[in-house]
Amino acid sequence: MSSVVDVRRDGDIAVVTIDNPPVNALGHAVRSGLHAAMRELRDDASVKAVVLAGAGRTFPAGADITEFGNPLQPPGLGEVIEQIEAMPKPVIAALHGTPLGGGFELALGCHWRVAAKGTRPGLPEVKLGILPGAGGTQRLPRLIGPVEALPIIVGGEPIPAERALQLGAIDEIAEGDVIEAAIAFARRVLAEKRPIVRVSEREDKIAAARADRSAFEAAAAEATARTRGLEAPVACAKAVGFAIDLPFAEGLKREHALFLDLVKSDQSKAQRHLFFAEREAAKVADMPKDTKPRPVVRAAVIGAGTMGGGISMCFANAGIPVTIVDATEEALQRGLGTIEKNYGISVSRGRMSADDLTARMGLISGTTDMTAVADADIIIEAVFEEMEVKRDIFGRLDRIAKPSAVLATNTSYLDVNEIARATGRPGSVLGMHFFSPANVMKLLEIVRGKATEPEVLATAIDVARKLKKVPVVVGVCFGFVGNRMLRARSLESERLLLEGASPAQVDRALTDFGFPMGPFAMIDLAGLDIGWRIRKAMGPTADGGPAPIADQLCEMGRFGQKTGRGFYIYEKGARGGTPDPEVAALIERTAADMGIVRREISDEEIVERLIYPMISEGAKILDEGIAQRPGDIDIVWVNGYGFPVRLGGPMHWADTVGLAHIRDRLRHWAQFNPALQPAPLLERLADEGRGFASLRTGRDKAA
Ligand code: T1G
Repeated sequence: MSSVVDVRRDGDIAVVTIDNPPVNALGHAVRSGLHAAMRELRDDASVKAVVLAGAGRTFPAGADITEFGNPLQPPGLGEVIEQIEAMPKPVIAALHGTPLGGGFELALGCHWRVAAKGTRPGLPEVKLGILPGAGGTQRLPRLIGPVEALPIIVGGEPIPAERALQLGAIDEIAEGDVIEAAIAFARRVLAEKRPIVRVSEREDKIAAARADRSAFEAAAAEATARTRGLEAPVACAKAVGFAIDLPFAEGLKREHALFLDLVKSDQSKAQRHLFFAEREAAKVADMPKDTKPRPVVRAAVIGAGTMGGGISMCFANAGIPVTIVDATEEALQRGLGTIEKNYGISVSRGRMSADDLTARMGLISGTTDMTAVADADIIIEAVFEEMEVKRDIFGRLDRIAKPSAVLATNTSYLDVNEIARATGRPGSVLGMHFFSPANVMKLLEIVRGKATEPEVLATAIDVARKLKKVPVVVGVCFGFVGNRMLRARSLESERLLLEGASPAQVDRALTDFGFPMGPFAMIDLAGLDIGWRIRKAMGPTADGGPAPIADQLCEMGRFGQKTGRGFYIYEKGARGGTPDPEVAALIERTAADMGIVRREISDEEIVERLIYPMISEGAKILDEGIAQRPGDIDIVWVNGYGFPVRLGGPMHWADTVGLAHIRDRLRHWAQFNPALQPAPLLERLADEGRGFASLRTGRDKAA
């Protein structure tokens, strides 16, 4: 008998349990074990029905993604599912946890499905750049209807068990133990002599769509409206269409053909890379394996501004009570008022006390008395970016906070070690860099200080997970990983303007590349005055390249969206900015004053001069150990700055472009701007014919 598939008897019911930790992935050993067990049970006349279950935390959560890219070892999952569906005796799936992908497809091949409370089944293959390749696109539409199946397959989100029951995707939600419930279900089926229902033979739910495809077509158009250049969502919708138009066997063949195309595509390799990279990014290579996070029952945030409010909402949304502290009652009320406005908490107008808001929010309280944070397990400082202000706050926190408290700064580029030195407990200090809007953006850079203790680091990572963030552990340097590379991307942005490109052309080149917005629209959104202040304080290149255009715009009071004008003009109510001839004239005047002869610049040149420098900066970040892996950098940029998912992040994309090519192009541009000289690590890897992936310490070898 297989070591990963166990069979036991409960009278005349056989219970088959898949036991392949951590998520019962349907790897070769599981498929073989299932195939053998089902063959035996089919031929064993003493077995009247079969219950199929998963051990541990979940019913199988899918095929084994690490097997992709390697030759398939039979039996394939589709074959096992067809074998189960063809069983001449009832097979009931006992679902719990996250029966996803191939796991849910396995359940669809069973004749009935019983789920434990809280089970969240789904078909997330689209997020890996593929589609359900074991019959899911043909069986689910037959079970619940093609229009209802579309969002589940094209969107890839799991559905609550109650919704699955309502749709008919499962037959019962168990009150108690799901295996016991499935055995009882099997006994009822036998006692009532219910005929076996094979999903692949059902036509009732697709008959309507066969008669009139328009509802399906409208739903498919809606589901694939915003695919951001991804191929898999469109393929998923097409495959669901096969369930309407083709006999089951033909539809299965067409689904398999689409799956094979997608699984070898660069997009799927990129998305599978990101799946594993996200899981690696929170692992700290030198953290002792037995490091345990400290319990976090109460949180506190210092600063009731935009970031402080957003961070507080993260805790409130995670069910963790949080106290916001601000220096003045006026600032506090403004901050609490912003929270109520931004997050739709309606409170009575007029002077509303923090207690009133607490009563309504339940989890957020506000105060100007910093001693209120004495019982907080984690305190996050989110005041403005002045080192002395932060050091003063940490010095006071050091005297107030309890010994086990984690003290975190939300600084986006200042030296966390210097902030830590303002306390007598540098081991308790680290950075937790949220991205604005803090309650929306998934990325959380966890900035490990020189003295940060492993337990403190583990606690911050655990809190990040509780806040449903994507944590990436990074080291201390100016701008850490994301903002440091963003500065590198800015090195050439104004030079491109002076040499001949317009803000709109530069922005369009990057949105065509796949970013949600280009550099100038982004600066207008964030505010030109932020960079202007940094350049005035730290020198003209402190925030990237010299920015004579932005500096002049700031001197004209054009700070961007907040002043209605920046690189663009922002009309009231208009979506986005419109090009401003005044800015074009300013650019031409400045170029002339600098003796620059303007010329036609291609989009390809813009992409090279903006993206390649940030890849080179990424190589320096790896070389300095600021990021542990290239995948960590990819996770930062995909989750913090909108780098296109279909390209897998800057370092993964660089490997697909080829490091030798990037090295050569940077050498070319470095003739005009020495700052573009390729990083030593980039040079070395390119000379050795390697990619950044060869530095990978993670498990995703299949990409
Ligand atoms: N294959 C291989 N390893 C997997 C895996 C999988 N499907 N799912 C998770 N792991 C590993 C993961 O890398 C991590 O490893 C550990 O398990 C715990 O995962 C034919 C072809 C199930 C919701 O897309 O969404 O079926 O880091 O940290 O937060 O149509 O894992 O510990 O070494 O994420 O509790 C479709 C992917 C596959 C589900 C659990 N299925 N997994 O989350 O733990 S394609 C999926 C998840 C497919 C068929 C097609 C999550 C989870 P390590 P974790 P978690």
